[in-house]
Amino acid sequence: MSGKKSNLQTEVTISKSEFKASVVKHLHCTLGTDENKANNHAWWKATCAAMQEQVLEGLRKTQKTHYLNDTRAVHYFSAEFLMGRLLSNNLQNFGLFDVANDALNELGVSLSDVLEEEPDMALGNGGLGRLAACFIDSLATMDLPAIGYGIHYEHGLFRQEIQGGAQIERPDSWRDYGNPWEICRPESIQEVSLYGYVETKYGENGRIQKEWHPGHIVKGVPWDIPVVGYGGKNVNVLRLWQSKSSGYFNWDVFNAGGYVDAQVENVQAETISKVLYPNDETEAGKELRLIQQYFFCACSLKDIIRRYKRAHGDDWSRFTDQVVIQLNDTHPAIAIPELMRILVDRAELDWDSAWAICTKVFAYTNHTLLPEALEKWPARMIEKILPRHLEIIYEINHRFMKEVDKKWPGDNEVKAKLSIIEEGNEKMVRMGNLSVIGSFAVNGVAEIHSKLVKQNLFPEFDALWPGKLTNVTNGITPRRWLKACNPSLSKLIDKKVGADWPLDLKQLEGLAKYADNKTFQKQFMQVKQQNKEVLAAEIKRSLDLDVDTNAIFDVQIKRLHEYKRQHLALLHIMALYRRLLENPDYDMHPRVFIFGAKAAPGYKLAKDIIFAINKVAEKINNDARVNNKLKVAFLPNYRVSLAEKMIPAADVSEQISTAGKEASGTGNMKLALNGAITVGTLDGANIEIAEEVGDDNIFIFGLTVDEVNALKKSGYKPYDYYYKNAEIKAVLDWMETDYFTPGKPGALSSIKQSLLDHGDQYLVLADYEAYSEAQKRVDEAYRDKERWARMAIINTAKMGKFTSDRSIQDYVERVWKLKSCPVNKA
Ligand code: TH1
Repeated sequence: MSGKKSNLQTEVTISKSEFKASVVKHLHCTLGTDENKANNHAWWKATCAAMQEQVLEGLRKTQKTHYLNDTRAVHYFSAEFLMGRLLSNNLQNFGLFDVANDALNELGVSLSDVLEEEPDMALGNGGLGRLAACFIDSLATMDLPAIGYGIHYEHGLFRQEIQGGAQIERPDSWRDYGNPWEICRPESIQEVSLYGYVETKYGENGRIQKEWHPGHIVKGVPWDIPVVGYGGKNVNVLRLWQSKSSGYFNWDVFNAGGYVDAQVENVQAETISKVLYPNDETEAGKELRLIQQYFFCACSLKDIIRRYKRAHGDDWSRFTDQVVIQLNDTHPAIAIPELMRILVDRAELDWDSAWAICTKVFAYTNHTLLPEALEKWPARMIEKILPRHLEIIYEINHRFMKEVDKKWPGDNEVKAKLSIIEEGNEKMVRMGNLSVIGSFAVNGVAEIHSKLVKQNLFPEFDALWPGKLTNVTNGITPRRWLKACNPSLSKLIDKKVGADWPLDLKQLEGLAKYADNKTFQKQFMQVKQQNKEVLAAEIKRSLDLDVDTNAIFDVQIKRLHEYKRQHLALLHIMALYRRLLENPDYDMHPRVFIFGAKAAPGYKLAKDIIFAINKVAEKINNDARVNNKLKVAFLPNYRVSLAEKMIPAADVSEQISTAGKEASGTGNMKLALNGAITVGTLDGANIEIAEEVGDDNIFIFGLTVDEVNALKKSGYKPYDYYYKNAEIKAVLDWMETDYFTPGKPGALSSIKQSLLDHGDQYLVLADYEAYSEAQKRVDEAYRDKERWARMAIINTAKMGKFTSDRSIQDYVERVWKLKSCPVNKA
């Protein structure tokens, strides 16, 4: 069979010898070393530098094209961008992977070793940050004028170590030895004001004018990370702001007293961009976090306006034609009052004109319904840090309340619900309400989630502005999540459907007709087997644990959270262990349960669950009575680059959140794309995955959203399940012994307590039996090799919908109204 060539035309054609020469040149001239002295780290940097030459040329052409065409652009505001590693991605997207591989080979260096030198750029927590990274990949690939704006954290998400089974957090220092991709742009430094007070002045013709006298000014230094589109023609930018001291401190304000309290001095300019808050789906409520949010929004808005003014001067009339800003959750919502401030106080537009501009510029994506993740800031805190913004927020709210009163005259209950301000002991500013009110479009991230956003979170907003709330189902970039991370499967796919699927993922459908083809099944499963061997080697290296690659590789990778229910998987693992101990002939196909998860450092129960998984793993893995059938591997420091190794090797994908809690999930898409079969609840994008692959090719179990609600309403009693189901009782009681924690009985009992005494909020026990039964179906299906191969192939074949290119196309058509702008030759 001959491999079909891709239609992909790459801009860059550089030969192996040219690439080699470039790497050597950089080894000599950029790194000041030579071939004999260089270690892998130096080779990595030299290879990046060789690549960066191509990247920067693409960037220059792209920026020139956008400038000359004066294009409308989307500005993606996100507090998180989880980029991972860039070298292999950039090589892939330029079509230079094989060239680089051969060039380095001739230099006696292994590209795969060199790639391992790159620290992950982990400027995000999980799904939300990685989604932003996939989206900017798609935007660049689709020739769309776009820029990502975020924070240049000095320390990204912590590095996780496991000591004695427990998570220990270590600082992440991704740029300690220099980052070869980022470019500092001192010419675009911005200044941002904080603290101080507002002066009310009466201008000419009696117009009230407000002047903010800031107490502090910090500098924002932009660092640009080039984002290479597939094909290498279009290169966009991710612009990240680093805070620096401006040397400005307003002594007048300070001496006037009262405005600047002692804490202000504590917020040193440079701490603003020092560290990423490690909380996924929890609102931090901390002053520094609000300052971070404001800092990057204010810098980014100034940057956008500077660029606009260069082309249009002081004429604001075309601003909304040129600029659309997507708010990635409410983290950048403070940009709304900031733009109002600029327009009203600075540009001196009247309120209505300013508001008309604002509400044509912003669009907002909601990523969660979890109450603990919905951001609220104490009004007093905003007043202290951003006194003028609080006034503006009150004014926005005041005018909005009038609108509400027109629709629901005299209805104070609706008003209280829709108000940006939550009254109570402490007045709070609800950033979700502000975002909906200040945006022209609001979207959820999967069908069911968007439906729940309309029904449960913002029903009155939906009634007030029909059509404003919509859905854009998430997606993932197939360049990183199949082509780059699973080259063997990619090559096999190329042979069947051609090599254009990375740009048009629906073409994977073409694999479906081979789902029953014995030869193809063998080839497909052979690739899986090889990938499992690679992961087995990684497990050996990392945990010194031997695993059998004939076993089912059952993978659960995601942040640790009770709603994601890693402890449901744990209870089932303990139950299997118990069944095997009670009956050594218990009939099951060997299985390796593989976990990757970080817990927020302050989330006690999440850390307890990590500890419990590790303790149970230790016992099982060392128990010769069962460990030919059962193993558990918790791989430390889960991150993008580790995901790239785990996903291609997975047979089973665990997506077992309580229905209604996981907005979308994106790991579910990555795993299915690589031929893993989902064990999942009817939650988030699992539902849409099930629709695509069909009921025979997924293991759905458990309560639906409606059933969850009904059960909670009727009064859920977890003890009923404990007493009714002997296995649940045995396993939970086991946790209180010292069986898994010798000499320390009760070391795992907080989990039992949360499930029984604290009410099992996420219905783990209610779903246990259905889960255990679904796992029996998995076991049975896997033993039928042909059936399993067919299922796996169908999963890959039917993932076309979940390319982030489709998500971006949805945003383009329904929200952004953007046109692509291919980069001119020359
Ligand atoms: C995640 C959602 O939990 C997940 O279901 C979804 O696929 C992903 O976003 C992308 O849409 C979220 N991550 C965060 C992180 C923070 C706050 C809210 C959310 S929702 C800090």
